[in-house]
Amino acid sequence: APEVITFGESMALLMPPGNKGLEYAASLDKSFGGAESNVAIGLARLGVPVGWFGRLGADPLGRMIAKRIRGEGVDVSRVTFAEDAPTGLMLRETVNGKSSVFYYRRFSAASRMTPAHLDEDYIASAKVLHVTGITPALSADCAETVRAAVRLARKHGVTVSFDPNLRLKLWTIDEARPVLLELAAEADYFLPGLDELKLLYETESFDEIVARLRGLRAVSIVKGGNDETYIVERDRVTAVPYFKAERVVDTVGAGDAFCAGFLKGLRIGYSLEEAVRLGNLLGCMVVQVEGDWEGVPTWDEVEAVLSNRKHVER
Ligand code: KDG
Repeated sequence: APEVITFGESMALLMPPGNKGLEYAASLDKSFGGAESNVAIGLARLGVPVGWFGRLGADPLGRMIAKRIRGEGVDVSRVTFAEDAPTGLMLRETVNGKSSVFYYRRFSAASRMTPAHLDEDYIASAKVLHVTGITPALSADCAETVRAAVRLARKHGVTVSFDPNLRLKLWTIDEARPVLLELAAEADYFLPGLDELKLLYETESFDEIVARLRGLRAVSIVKGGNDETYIVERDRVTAVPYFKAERVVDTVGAGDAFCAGFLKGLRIGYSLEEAVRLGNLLGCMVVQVEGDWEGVPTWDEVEAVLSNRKHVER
């Protein structure tokens, strides 16, 4: 049975090859992405039994996504397919080092998810439920589904991990704030970025942000600081330095890879600090490869880096 369960919308992802802009590119490479399935794939590669579910369209893109996530070793037994709505789509370009995402997901199959799609026994059997703030932005039903899943997790003593993943192309900060802060209040691990916290708490002050985070029951892991990640606990703040990336190709997916590394660390009994260090390493590795999750390493590759094992070419 999966130790970690996560759910949300995964979409087909189309990207022009070779850093061309979308407007002039003649062809597009096809993959898929979705914050929660990115985390699930990361965990599977690291050897953690993990399940992802969501609602996909009963169409070729939905079948591709389900098969590829299954192919990564993620349990997809609770995925459902909608006959009356399509799989969502996103396009992305990286021009002059700047990524932009364009969503084609309104009225997608995932946006029709309701609490009826949750399997209580499945959630109850896990150790960790990981949710993100993207799902509640998709529709009122999706927001209710996330709340219901978190309630089920808490009822059964399942640890709740929450990444707000603020997506201002999906809703405004004023719409997002109450929903995300409510979920943060229910979480055991809250995994925001520093930029997100500035918007959520309407302050630039790090001290004020820390004070707000200390009001939560969660341990907060704040990503995207000055080359370091912060662990905010009631009585202390610990900074954990980043690994240095040799070259940054595509930053999308870094937060998800971080999450996978962090949760893996916790599952194998690492201290918070060690778990965050592992998260930092995964984030660093994933930004060096194109795509959301393609650059996520296996556990063997992680161990090779951590122990400075040399690559044998032939
Ligand atoms: O975190 C990466 C995600 O942003 C990407 O995979 C797409 O889920 C996605 C979203 O909604 O932006």
